[in-house]
Amino acid sequence: MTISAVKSSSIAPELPGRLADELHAILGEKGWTDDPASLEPQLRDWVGYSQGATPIMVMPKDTAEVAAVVKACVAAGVGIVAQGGNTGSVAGAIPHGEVLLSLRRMNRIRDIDAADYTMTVDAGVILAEVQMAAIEVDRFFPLSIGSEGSCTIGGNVSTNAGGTAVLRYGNMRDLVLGLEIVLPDGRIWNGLRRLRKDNTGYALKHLFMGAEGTLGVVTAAVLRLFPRPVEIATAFVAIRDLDSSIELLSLLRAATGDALSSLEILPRMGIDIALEFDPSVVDPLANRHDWYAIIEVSGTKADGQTKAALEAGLAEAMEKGIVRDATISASMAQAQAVWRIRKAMVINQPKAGAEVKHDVSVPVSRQPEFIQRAIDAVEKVVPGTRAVAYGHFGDGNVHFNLCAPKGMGASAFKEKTADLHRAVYDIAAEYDGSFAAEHGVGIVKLAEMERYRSSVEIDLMRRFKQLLDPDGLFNPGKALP
Ligand code: 2HG
Ligand code: ZN
Repeated sequence: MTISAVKSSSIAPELPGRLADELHAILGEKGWTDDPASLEPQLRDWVGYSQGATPIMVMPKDTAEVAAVVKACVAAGVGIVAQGGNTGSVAGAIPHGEVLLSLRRMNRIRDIDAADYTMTVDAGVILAEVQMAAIEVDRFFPLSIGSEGSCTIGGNVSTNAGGTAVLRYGNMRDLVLGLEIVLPDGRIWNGLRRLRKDNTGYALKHLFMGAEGTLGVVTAAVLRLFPRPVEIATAFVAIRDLDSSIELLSLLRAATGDALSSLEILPRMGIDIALEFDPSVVDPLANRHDWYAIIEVSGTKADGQTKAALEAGLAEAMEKGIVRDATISASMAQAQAVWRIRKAMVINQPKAGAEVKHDVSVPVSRQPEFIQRAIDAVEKVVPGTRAVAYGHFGDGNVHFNLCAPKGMGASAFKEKTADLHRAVYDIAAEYDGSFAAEHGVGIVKLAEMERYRSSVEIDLMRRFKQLLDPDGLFNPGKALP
């Protein structure tokens, strides 16, 4: 985030003309609020990047109401920002004077078809509810992210959410078969097809996924389900060094019949943060090591083979010296304790010192090299900067998060944000990497869009935006510079 990207607009503007009356009539009593106390939590980004403002939050109950709201706002020339669980990391769903369109009342599971391996849901359904609904019909929805208890499917679609199981199942783009969209002209596009094969021209759904609400409002989605894993083996291992993580990835993919669903890397400093700030966290291994991995393998048969394959893979890795020490969880509780370490590291990092975040991706095999070069580069910008580099190594996605040097004040460190970003993203660019692997652009990374995406790409994106939203009223000032 560059300092200039932080928006602050706490004075709520007024709705023009009769728009307030029109919205009240469309939505009824339960469908809107302008109570400052109810609005306040929706106007703050949890990372702290943005304090927004809105004259009204509308909460339509169905797609027809969303379309009516859109038509009224567009006719009045008023912008719209759609919001789900407000769990984003780049201030992408915070309004700055626009109408805030909350999808949270649209929380119906419309249909589950176990034979088709599909589920059709409203955009406001919470991810954890989708996961549970799938389990109830002996199926599995694999998207798994830290905020799954409060983020919504519409937000997952609009940000193309990733998380810890992308290695096996892909990003949200890979998990969506069809979409329903309210377009900026108020028309409803019903693309809720549940087909695995459909080569009928342009794949329109992909335009709206990852568009961060700039091209229309996602109101429903058809999700892909999978066979339910019944045997899940989780391991916490100390690896020899960062290079060995890449060898470990190949070795385990082969040893488990490609049943690896997660390979997450954590640095020692991350473990120390988790231990210091969360008393429920326990270090699973006796000795200290520089780098660790959390590994998860899953299978659809409860015959012990999944665990056996992981054990055999880890034994081979130890023999080769790739893995120094390892523990395989003996119970679900132990597996949860392992994942708690990772969660506690992420949540508590700001307590260890002012934080500057990077959500980078590079080709999988280049991650160790990227991390080493990025550590050297940030050391030159702010000597003593502590890197907490971790992430979804199976996907090439590094969260290269930085902590202020011990003794350095938060504002002095934050002043260097732009220089730190430049140092890290320039290196990622050398690997043809991305400055926004899974968290999106929002308002936080607009400068990086300009710098790292080609003029051809930006031009094409602007043309799509102009075509669909000619008045620029959908999530203005986000995602696209
Ligand atoms: C994760 O992998 C999330 O836990 C959050 O993407 C990462 O806050 C972060 O930097
Ligand atoms: Zn992540």
